[in-house]
Amino acid sequence: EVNYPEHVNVAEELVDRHVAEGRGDNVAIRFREQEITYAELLEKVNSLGNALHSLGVEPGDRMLVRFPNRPEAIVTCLAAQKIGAVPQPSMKLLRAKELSEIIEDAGIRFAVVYDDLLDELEGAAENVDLLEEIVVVDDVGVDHDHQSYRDLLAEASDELDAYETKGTDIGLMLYTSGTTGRPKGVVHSHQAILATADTYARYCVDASEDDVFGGNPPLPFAYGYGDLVTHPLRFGATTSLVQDATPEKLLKTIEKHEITVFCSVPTAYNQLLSKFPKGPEKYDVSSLRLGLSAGEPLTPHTFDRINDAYGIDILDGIGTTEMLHIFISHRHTDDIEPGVTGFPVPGYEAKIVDPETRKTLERGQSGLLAVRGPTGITYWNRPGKQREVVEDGWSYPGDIFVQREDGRFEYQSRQDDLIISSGYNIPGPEVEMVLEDRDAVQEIAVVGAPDEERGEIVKAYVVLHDEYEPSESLVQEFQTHVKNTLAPYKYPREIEFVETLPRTETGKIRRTELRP
Ligand code: 3SK
Repeated sequence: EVNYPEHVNVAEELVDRHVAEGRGDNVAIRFREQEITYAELLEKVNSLGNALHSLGVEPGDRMLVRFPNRPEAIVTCLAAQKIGAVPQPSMKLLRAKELSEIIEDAGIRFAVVYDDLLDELEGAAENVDLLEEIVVVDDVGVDHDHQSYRDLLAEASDELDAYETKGTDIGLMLYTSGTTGRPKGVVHSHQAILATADTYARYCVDASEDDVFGGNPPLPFAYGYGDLVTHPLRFGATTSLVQDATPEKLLKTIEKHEITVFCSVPTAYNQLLSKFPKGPEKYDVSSLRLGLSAGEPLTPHTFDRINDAYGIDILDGIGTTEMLHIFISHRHTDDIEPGVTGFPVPGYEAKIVDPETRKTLERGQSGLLAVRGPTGITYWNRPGKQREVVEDGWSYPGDIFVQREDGRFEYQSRQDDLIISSGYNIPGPEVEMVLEDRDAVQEIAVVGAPDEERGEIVKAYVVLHDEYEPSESLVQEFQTHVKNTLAPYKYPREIEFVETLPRTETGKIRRTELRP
């Protein structure tokens, strides 16, 4: 169990505490050639906090933060939290229409933005009348007449006492990346932000001051926010940021910044393997001790290939934006079973219930996952949805799992992705995993397609490797392979070959776009 005092401010815990306890010279952030120590980070956070306060940002104000993975994004979130305001990091690909919906829904009056992302925000500002002030980080040289981040920082005092937030006050707001429907706002308290470090990072990753966390998840993705902001800073460790990551840039950065814990998503691990199938080639990645993965289930095939070529284990985990971070995972010390998500993260409980009655099911039965722990689901302005997903202190993230006899939780599918065909429940990802290791398959997504006779049938969308052509014999090979590996009713009755799969900015497949 993790306990916090009544008053706790996440920025103070992540920055001031290290300086006060003699870790001011530790490197907090590495970005390209730049190193920012905790003492320097504290000055920047204080200066920006003072500047934002003088612009009129008040405790409780939600503030849009719009950046690629750069140090200013971290400084801005911490500065907002330190003065009691609520950063709302936004995904960089959001367009003006989506941004204006978020600004309106969250009631946002202030924004801090990287100049190359200003355009869509200005478009949004034309649609809604709420935005009072935009602060711009100049880098690529976009013309504008807003406040300059650098001028504000240079002019403000670098002394600032943290606002006395309660641990339960809101410290972060995120919008779900939305594989379905309109994005929904979720909020997390100061103590919940710390709790992901004090549970997952402490016990599963075994994070320490010596670690350098790095990788490519965007900071506005809860997974990236945790593993590239909260977790390294909680331990006085270092975060390594890469703007606009490519496989090559990531390998270069692992070597240059001596990354020890590499976090990524299955799509990016697969891209790394397709660009560097035999390993890191000329790059020295011997600093790595562990890989982390989330966003989508990591298949045993990808786990094994990374393990062979890069010599690291990958901890797969399931988390959600709503729960803030990972709540089921193996620990690095466990006997990791690839393809199985693992155990509840220490500090969390999990159970499987009947989706209709919500009665607890026996081990071995597939059902809806319920979790309880130091983070939970709190929607912003969605009381109806809130009642659906939280009951008696248990949160229902919407995933179908089986808890095995040995206590491990095995992912089946999203509740919405369960294919129901002739009365059989078929998890699409289970079929994906079976077909993923076929030589011809580069990427695959399996969904339910409407069918008059069966209600739904299993349909696979397949992206082939360049050297393969779509053919009837491949269709038959795939169908036979599934029939020989799983219960035969799970085989894909329809297979469509496509050039690419639709994905969200965080790499999740947009299955709703694929359902006919
Ligand atoms: O999608 C996930 O798996 C995830 C993991 C950690 C934190 C947040 C998310 C959405």
